[in-house]
Amino acid sequence: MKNYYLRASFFISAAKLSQLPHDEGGEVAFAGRSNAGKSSAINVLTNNQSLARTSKTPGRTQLLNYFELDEKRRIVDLPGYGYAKVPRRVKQQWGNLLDEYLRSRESLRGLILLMDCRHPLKEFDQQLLGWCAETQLPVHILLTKSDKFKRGAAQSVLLSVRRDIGRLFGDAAVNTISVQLFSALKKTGVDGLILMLDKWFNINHKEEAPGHS
Ligand SMILES: Nc1nc2c(ncn2[C@@H]2O[C@H](COP(=O)(O)OP(=O)(O)OP(=O)(O)O)[C@@H](O)[C@H]2O)c(=O)[nH]1
Ligand SMILES: [Mg+2]
Repeated sequence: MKNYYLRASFFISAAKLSQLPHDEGGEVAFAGRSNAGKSSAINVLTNNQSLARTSKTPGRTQLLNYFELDEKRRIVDLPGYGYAKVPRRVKQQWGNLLDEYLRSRESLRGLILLMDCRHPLKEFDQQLLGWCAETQLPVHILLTKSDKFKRGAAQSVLLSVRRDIGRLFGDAAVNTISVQLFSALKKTGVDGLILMLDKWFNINHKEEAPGHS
């Protein structure tokens, strides 16, 4: 499958909204609890193990890390939320930053929401999904670390998460929230991720044919 994201390069790290790149073109944000596997997923997507920093220490990514695809498209690794050992004051700052980012970012095309498939739909995940359903911001969920389960068990987590989303968010969610399994370790689920990103970024591979670039 053609992967437009191999070209991603590090662009900028922002600690506050005023440091973000110009709010034009399109961007897709990777969100999720700390340690869910956001940075790992970006590295697998871009086939670059040193692009986004991964860590065994949760809460490592405290900045909005931007990766540029071309002059009008970006992906962003958002700070993870929900890590217990972070002081309350710092947590609040992250929450506010995330909140403001989501509310104000005009160029945001959709959210890739990562959840460890062993701990899906935690409280803040649900809040975020509820907000996205209300505002009709498209969300594609990656149930990460699916290698931790046997195939059948992973499949049943997938089905139960889909069911829970229907139950929690109803009709508002049917067209805007999708879910799939993903493993950065086994590199499975990458095609599904690429398909969704291509759709949101409006990437048409035919345009890239030789002589048309
Ligand atoms: N088994 C397994 N481990 C994974 C997978 N993806 C990530 N991990 C591990 O989970 C830990 C956290 O991964 P990160 O990608 O750093 O998580 P993150 O969501 O970016 O975390 P923060 O930056 O703290 O928000 C690391 O030890 C990864 O090696 C996966 O698909 N399978
Ligand atoms: Mg990270």
